[in-house]
Amino acid sequence: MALHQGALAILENNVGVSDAVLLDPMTEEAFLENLQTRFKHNQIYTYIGTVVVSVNPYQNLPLYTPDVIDEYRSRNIYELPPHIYAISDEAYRSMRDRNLDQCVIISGESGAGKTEASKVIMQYVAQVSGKGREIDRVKEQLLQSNPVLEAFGNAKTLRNDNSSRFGKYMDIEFDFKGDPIGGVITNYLLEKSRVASQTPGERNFHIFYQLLAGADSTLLESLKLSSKPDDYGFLNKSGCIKVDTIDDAANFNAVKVGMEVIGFYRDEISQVFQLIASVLKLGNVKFVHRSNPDGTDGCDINSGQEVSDVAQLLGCPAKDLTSALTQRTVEVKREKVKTDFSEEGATYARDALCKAIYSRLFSWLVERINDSIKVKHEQKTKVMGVLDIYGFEVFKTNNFEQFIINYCNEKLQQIFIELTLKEEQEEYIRESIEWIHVDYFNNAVICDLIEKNNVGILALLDEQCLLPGNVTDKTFLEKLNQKCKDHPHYESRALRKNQSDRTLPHDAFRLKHYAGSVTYKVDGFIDKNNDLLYRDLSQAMYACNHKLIRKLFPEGNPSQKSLKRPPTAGSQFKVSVQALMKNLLSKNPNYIRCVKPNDDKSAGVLDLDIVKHQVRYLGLMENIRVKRAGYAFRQVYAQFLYRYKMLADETWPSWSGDAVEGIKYIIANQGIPDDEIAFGKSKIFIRNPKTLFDLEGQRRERMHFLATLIQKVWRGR
Ligand code: AD9
Ligand code: MG
Repeated sequence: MALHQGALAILENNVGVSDAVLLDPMTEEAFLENLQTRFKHNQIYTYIGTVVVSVNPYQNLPLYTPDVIDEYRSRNIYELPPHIYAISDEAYRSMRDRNLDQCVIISGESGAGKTEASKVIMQYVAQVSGKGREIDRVKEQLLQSNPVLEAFGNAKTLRNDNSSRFGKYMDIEFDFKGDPIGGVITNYLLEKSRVASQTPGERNFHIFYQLLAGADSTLLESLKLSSKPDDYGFLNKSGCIKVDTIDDAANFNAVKVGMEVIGFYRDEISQVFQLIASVLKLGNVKFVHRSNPDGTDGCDINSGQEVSDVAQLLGCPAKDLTSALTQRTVEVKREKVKTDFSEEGATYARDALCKAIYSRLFSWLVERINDSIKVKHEQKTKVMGVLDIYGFEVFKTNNFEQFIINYCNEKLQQIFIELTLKEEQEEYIRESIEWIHVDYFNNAVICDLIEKNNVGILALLDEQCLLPGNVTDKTFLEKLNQKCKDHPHYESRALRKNQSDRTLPHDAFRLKHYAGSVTYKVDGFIDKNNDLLYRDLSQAMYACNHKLIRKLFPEGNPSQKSLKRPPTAGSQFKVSVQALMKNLLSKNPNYIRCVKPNDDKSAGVLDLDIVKHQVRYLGLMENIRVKRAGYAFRQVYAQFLYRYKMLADETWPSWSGDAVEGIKYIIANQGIPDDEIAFGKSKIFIRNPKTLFDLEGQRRERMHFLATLIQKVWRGR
């Protein structure tokens, strides 16, 4: 097949050193310079062994065409310039041929290119795996889940125009031939506070703008919406509606097509948009203060039209909705009485309801997609997982959401450290291979500070949330100060050492994360962690004559007696992250380390200081040092001998002696130099991948020779 000109140029244009392990001199400066040289020539990928370092080009490069995929297909990783396709191919083949479940862990800060990388992997797998009606349907559904989930789960932030506001782990499942037959998506805590308010310059979730820009007038009318985002309180306060890089109307169509391909019923799609419209309308409901005759505060709704529109969309009497928005039921001496909300109380309840509707709708979408893409028949599958979470982020003001996001990133860094720096070095020691330790910063200490049972920040937050009485964000901060004051990664203004630090406000604490210091305002921590919704609201939702909303608020069923407190948002997140880590550790990991080249989203600009900071905190130099001093490949003796014994000589189909002796015989026979190989207690170690590729090449030739020989013998019979 003739290669597209652009693709050809990329393949031929491999400048600099494509595997940083081979850099000479091996210094941070040389590494950065190499990244820069390659970046200038549109070589955005560089290896560290089999880890891919990817620098966001902020422009469309001709790197992702079907021709390029064909080039990378079934080639050894070092034959072509570094590419995500190459490690995708490695991972895919290793899963298919050696039955090893794989995962691809994509990390990097917000805007570094993780989500794009995850799509590149999926595109690769879709093209190289088998074809057929059923397989193509599955592939199409898996691919189409992206535009749908991005519409509902991504938003423009100050860091990234298409920032993931949820974490996503997707298992693609294959049959024994390596053809995709289904998948499972797991989502992690959506940043739902965005539904009701956004930082100046940021936007709400894409779907709101998409719907208004892309729906035809009939749909808008049926949803009782105007086409102007400015008409909606949840969209018009941040000063950002239109984004140059985003075509909301076109994306709306892509979402509709996506939902249809995935298999959403028409009726379900309408219901989803009814909920989106209801959230927008609820955001416009205003409350005015009313003084009750008994001296208490109450409020009335001054925009009756909005409430009656929502009531119609959701199928409930407007007066019931009004009542749930302005009053709540409390139990006094075993008797239920209604008390009025103040104006602020009602606004708070309204926002909580909108956030609950939206985030539950999002989780339902994921579930619904899973229902469509799940493997249909009971059978054994091989798995390739792709992890794309929200990247590490620091804003001027950071809240509970950033705390959660950054905690998740700490955990991913921990996996990387565990497997590429710690475990690898420990294996050399275990195997008694001569080894000079490479030092690195282990962020386990920060993970502990956040998640340790009973004493970590999450536990202290939960403790406050569960205390009866007057707990506030301030009492939570006091508790933190008392319990974490001696921790080297914790700072707060109240602590003696920081009292004069004006950059540290009184209502905040600061964590020294692996990727930098972040100051978190405690405002809202208790509330967001509690994540409670007044029962009147969930009951009002459950009482609606609307299939979907009823499904989203099962606890509103009055016959449901159990009023058990749901787990807090923080503890749920911790549990799900721990399960994720366990899952990742059970698979063969592949890494893509994404790097952001500048803070302005500019094409072709690589700011060395910004990149240096990331190279440092990602631990890339340490990664290179361990890789360079170490061995690229290792295998248990018996397995190695079994695979390569045919390379000894013609007379040796079996070996009854010691496996190591057999291997030594093969190595000598192949003329492999001594310093290429190390013999551990249970495994053989090979320094350069090329040596292994040569062995594989020899083995293939030998197999071919033997097969021809057998054929000849048969024919001669
Ligand atoms: V966040 O943590 O979700 O906020 P990501 O996911 O790391 O972040 P994303 O993949 O969304 O970043 O990339 C940000 C933007 O950079 C994209 O919208 C593209 O405009 C741009 N980008 C990233 N990778 C590539 C690429 N390989 N080619 C071209 C790219 N543009
Ligand atoms: Mg993303």
